[in-house]
Amino acid sequence: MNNLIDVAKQFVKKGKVLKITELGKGNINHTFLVTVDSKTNSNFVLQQVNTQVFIQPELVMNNIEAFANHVTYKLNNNSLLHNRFWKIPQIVYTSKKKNHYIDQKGNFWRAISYIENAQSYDTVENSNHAYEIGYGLGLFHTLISDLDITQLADTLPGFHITPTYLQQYEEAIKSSKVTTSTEVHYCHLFIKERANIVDTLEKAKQQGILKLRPIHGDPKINNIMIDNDSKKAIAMVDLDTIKPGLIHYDIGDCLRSGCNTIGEETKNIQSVTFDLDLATEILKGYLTIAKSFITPQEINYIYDSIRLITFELGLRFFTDYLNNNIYFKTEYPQHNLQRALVQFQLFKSIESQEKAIKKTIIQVAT
Ligand code: GN1
Ligand code: MG
Repeated sequence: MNNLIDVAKQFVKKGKVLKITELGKGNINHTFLVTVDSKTNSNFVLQQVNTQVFIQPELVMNNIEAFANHVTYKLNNNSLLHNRFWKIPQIVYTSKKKNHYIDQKGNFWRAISYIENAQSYDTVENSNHAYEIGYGLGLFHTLISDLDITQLADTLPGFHITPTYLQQYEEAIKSSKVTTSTEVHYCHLFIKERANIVDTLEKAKQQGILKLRPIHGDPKINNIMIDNDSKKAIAMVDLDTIKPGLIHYDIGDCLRSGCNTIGEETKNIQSVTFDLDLATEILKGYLTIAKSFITPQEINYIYDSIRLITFELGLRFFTDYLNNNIYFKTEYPQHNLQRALVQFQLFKSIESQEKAIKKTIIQVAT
């Protein structure tokens, strides 16, 4: 705790650090809320960046800076918001005016402004919430759609390139020491039977059908903040993975997380389903605003993206399980296996509703 207080103090210009509590349930970084006692400081989010995952954390901070400058300027200068509020998490600089602090052990810390009077949820509460999740992502994409991607570094090479995850899985099998169980066997078989879909999006990118745009990279439901009073989306947080990519990675991630009504951490595998009504609301919210930039060809790939990102996440969790849990934070040895089974069950539910999902996409888009 002493170390944490010392670190937090680096980001406080005046006043006292009153309290530090753990915040959120991120699978990668360690996140804390710092409460300060001062009229000139605001509470802020303190994070220790996982440098095993983000090996060049300085580049992550540069991307967040480029993003925040672009979007803050845009918000001040136009009427994109249609009578709603939208907040941009801002970097909190150290008293030495740096965007991060490296502690004595070499850990990388940074601070981001805290979005007050808002909350994030692990599962969707109701159809309005679903609509807002979609709208929030649509607004985010609109705000960054004209950010020059050459300004953004690739902070996580291979992120959401599904064929690369398949290669990593094949590598993991060779060196894995986990004991085989019915579940492990099931996952291997599941992956084998679906391996042919892994290049769906990458192929379309190579063929020029889909093009790179700036994306969020991790728009799962709990990264979209909802205002406590208006119940409207008010901000997108967790900006580490802003980089050039396909908007489909985001659309797929938003839908796979938002339409799984019991959440990705459930142990009740058999009850995992993809809720089509919620998907309809998310798509309505998203397309209401994304209509201004999304192309018909991009719309054609929405179904594929939902299916693929769900498969990809299951594959990533399972590979990490085979690798002895080196990437995602875990609370028990089988945690990543359990998470993989959830995504694979969700995948089956998506696949079984293929026609209905595709029909909904067309209906909402026209
Ligand atoms: C990780 O850190 P967190 O929980 O926001 C992961 C995402 C996964 C997500 C699954 C950089 O996100 O890609 O979709 O877990 N982030 C990274 O919960 O790998
Ligand atoms: Mg994240």
